[in-house]
Amino acid sequence: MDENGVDDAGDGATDPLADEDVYRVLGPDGSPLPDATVPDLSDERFRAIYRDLVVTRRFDERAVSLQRQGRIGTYAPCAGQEGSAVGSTHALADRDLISYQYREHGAAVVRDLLSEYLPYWMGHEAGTEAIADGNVFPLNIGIAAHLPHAVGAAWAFAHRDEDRVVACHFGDGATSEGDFHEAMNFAGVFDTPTVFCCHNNGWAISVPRGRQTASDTFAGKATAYGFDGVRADGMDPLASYAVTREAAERARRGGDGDGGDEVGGNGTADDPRPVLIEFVEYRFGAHTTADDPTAYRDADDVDPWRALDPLDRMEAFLRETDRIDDEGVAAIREEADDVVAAAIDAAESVEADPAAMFDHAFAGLSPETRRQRDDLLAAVAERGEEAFLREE
Ligand SMILES: Cc1ncc(C[n+]2csc(CCOP(=O)(O)OP(=O)(O)O)c2C)c(N)n1
Ligand SMILES: [Mg+2]
Repeated sequence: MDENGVDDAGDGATDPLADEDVYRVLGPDGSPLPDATVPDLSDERFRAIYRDLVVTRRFDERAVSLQRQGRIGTYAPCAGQEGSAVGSTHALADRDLISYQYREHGAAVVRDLLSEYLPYWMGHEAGTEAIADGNVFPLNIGIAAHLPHAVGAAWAFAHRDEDRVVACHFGDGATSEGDFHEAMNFAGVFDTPTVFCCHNNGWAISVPRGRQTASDTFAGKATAYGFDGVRADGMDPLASYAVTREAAERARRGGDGDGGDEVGGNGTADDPRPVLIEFVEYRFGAHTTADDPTAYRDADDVDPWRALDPLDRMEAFLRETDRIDDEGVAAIREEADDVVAAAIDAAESVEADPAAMFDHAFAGLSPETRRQRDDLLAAVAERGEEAFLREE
């Protein structure tokens, strides 16, 4: 507590397993918990989830390294948080739309969009354009600003009678923005098929969870908007899968012939209903490559969460249930190296077009921005592109 009576602790100061209302399938060592229901998936699907976790981790390591070499811009590492992004995306249909903040890289991995996605982090707008074809909205840096858009897209699906839901990802910090509350309220009133995925990693840069909200849980905020909120272990890929699967079914119920497909039926048993999932998790690394977490949290805080590493738990589960052996693990790691290396090669071969920065901000350029673009292009033509490149 500080002098104002505010709980100043991040969740990192607490025992990650203390909360009993957090849904888990796997224990810390990867064994299914005694009362847990393991999702009924094929062996291939279990292995695909593990493969996508490994690819996401490898992508993360390489992206941080590329940033250190000056080959990409600022990057938001996701190590520790792969379980929720990968598990939840496996629970969706390919036609379902994903709208995310900036840290849920696992969603792009599951949708097989890494080569298209990485150019964004290198400053190419083409990267965000390409992932739209895989039903992924461009990532969003303006905190919570994508939530009303995600709800609008879900509402449009309902009106068009399209059997699609929107999974909308954001952080614990995003829940303090007005956009979060407006989006949640609208979704509750109009029954939009939206799965709100709140990634509670205990921190919004250096602001701990205790300073973000006085609510007991983030999931509990759904009560105010008239729909369900559920807490799940975001470092347990199978729990993340199971809760998202159930939430997506709830969100799409009106469109699947069960009746109740009236838009805005608002809460009768057969109507589609939004759901808020709070994924309880932790980021092992820095907020972004521009951040130094030792300035606001103890290195020791991370240790209890590292013990819940989603990759280790998933691998242990697969080994214990004879779904993978040493050879299988080695093959997946090798594949991950190759997939990520190929994505980097593809991204680095994208040609930069200086005029592209003017392309997507307006439907048509204003006279002033047209003048700026023309001036830039004239200067490039006169002095050559080399004159505009930073000296390495
Ligand atoms: C509207 C707005 N305000 C402030 C910022 C600066 N900012 C960037 S990330 C961030 C923290 C967000 O925390 P959270 O939603 O918990 O996501 P996390 O980074 O933990 O994944 C802030 C405040 C921003 N990008 N947008
Ligand atoms: Mg956060």
